[in-house]
Amino acid sequence: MSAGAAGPLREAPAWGRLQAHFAEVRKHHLRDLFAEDKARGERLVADGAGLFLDFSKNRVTDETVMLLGELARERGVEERREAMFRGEHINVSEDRAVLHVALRMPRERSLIADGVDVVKEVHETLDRMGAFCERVRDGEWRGHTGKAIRNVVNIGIGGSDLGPVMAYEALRHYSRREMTFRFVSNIDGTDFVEATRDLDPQETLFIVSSKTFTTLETMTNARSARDWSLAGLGGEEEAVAKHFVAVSTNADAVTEFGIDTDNMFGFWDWVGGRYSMDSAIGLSTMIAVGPDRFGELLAGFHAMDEHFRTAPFEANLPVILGLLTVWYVEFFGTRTQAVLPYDQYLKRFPAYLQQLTMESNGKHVTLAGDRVDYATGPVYWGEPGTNGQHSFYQLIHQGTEIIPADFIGFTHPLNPLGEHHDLLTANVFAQTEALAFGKTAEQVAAEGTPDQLVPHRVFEGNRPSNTLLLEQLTPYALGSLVALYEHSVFVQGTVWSINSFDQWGVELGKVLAKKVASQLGSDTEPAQDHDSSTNALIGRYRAARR
Ligand code: G6Q
Repeated sequence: MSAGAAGPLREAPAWGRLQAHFAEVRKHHLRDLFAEDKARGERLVADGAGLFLDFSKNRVTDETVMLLGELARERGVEERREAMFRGEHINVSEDRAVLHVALRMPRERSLIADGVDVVKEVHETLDRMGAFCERVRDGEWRGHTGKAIRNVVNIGIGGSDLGPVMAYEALRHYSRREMTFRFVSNIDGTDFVEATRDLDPQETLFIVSSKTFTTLETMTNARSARDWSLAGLGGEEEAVAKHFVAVSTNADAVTEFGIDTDNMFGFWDWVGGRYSMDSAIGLSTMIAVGPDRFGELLAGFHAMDEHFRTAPFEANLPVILGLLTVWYVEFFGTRTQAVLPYDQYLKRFPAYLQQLTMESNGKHVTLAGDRVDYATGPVYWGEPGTNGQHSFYQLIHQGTEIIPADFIGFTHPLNPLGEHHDLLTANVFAQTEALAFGKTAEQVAAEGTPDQLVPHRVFEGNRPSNTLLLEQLTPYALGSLVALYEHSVFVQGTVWSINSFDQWGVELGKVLAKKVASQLGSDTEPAQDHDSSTNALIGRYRAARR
C-alpha cells in the first residue's frame, strides 16, 4: 500500500470489529475491569525514551488494544511512518517532505532527501548556532555601544513563538539566570511595549523568528523593535547588525529587512512551523540553556523518534496514545482531550500542544480531497496541576461529557522543598483514581451524607485517563515528551487519512486582515464591499477613531 492510500475509514475491516467490540466495552465500568483483572494496572503500560505510560485507566481491554493496532496497520501507519522517515513528500497539499525527525538525528547519520544530505545541513546550522550562542552567553558578542547582551527578545508567532516560549519556561531551571528572555508575538502593541519597557536597548538582542519572513505580526513587531533599538542607540543604522539576528528560510527578505545573512540561521521547507522548536527556531532556547543542554533536548526527541520507528505497536507510546485518542473521538464521541502537567515549568505546554495537535489534525478533508464522514482532531486544552483541580476539574469529574485526560508527572522535583513534591504527585495519582473509580451512592451515604445531598456527591467514575510518569524535567525528558505528542498526532492523522502537515485555515488568516487594515486606515471613505455587519463595524471603528 502506498503512503496515504488507505481506503474509506469506515470500510476498514478493523473498524467494523471495533464497532462491535465497542458495543460490549462501553457497558463495562473501570471498577469492574480492574476487579476482574488484578494485573491490569501492571500490564496496560508501556515505556520508552525515558517515559512511562500507564494507560490501564482507559475504557479498553486487551482486545481493544489489539484491534486498534490492527486498525493502525490497515490504515498504513507503518508504511507512512517509513515514508516520513525516508523524506518522501507526505505533505501532499504542499508537495513537501516532513522531516522534523531529521532535526535531531545524530551527526553520524545521513538522510538524503530530494538529493541533499539533510542531516549534514542540520548539523552545520547547529554548529553555527552553538558558536553564536556561546559568544552571546560569554559576553563576547557585544552590542553597538560595547555592552554585553543581557536581554534576548524572540519575535515570532505561532510555530515561531509557541515552541520557544514553552521550551524556555520548561527549561528555565537550566537557563542563564543573569539574562532576561522575553517573547513577543501579538500584533497588539501592548505585547511589544510591555516586553521591552524595562530593557536597555544597548544590552538587548532581538531574534526575528519567521520561516517566511513575511508574517504581518512578526514583521510589524520587528520594525517596531528596530525603531526602538535605533532610538536607544543614537539612530545609527549599523547598530542593527549587533542587535538583530534572524531565523528564517527566506534569505532575501532577511537581507531586505537589514539583517546580514551572516547573522541569519536557516532552516528548511520540510520543517513545519509547529514542528520547528528543535530547529534554528530554538535559538532563544539554546542561548538560554546552552548548546550542550540543547543537544540533550535533541537527544530526547531522537530517542522517542527511534522508539516510534522501532517499537511494536502494542508497546509503542505514540501509537498507543494516538490510537486511544482515535478510540475516544470515534466511538465515545469525545470532542476534547485534556493535558494536565503536574509541573509548574510546563505551564505553557498545553498552549504549545494546542497548536501542535489542532493545527495538525483540525482538518475535514482526506488526503485525496474527500470530505470525511467521521470526526477528526479533538480540542486539546489544559493547565498545570494542581491549579486546574480548583477550577475546571469539576466538569471532568461530574460533567455530562467524557473528557479523556493525560496526567503528566515526575518522580524527582527540580526544586525539592519540604513535602511539596509528594503532595503534588499524590494529587496526580488521587485524581486519576477518583476519575476511574468514582464514589457510589452507597459509599457517599455510608459517610453519613444527608439523603438529599447524596446525588450531588456521587462520582460516577469510569472517566478515562493516562498517566505519564517521567523521572525529572530535563531537556532530554522535554524532547521525548514533545516527540511523543508529535508522533501521536501523526498516528491519528494517518488513521483519519488527513494531512497533518498543512494549515490552510491559518494561511487564510494571514491574508484576510490585510484588506480590512487598508480600509480602517484609509483617508477616503472605503468601498462598502463586505457584508452589512463587517461594513458597519468598519464604519463604527473609523468614526470612533476620527
Ligand atoms: C505553523 C503554522 C504557523 C506559523 C506562523 C508563523 O505550523 O504554519 O503557526 O508558524 O504563522 O509563520 P512564520 O514563521 O512564517 O512567520
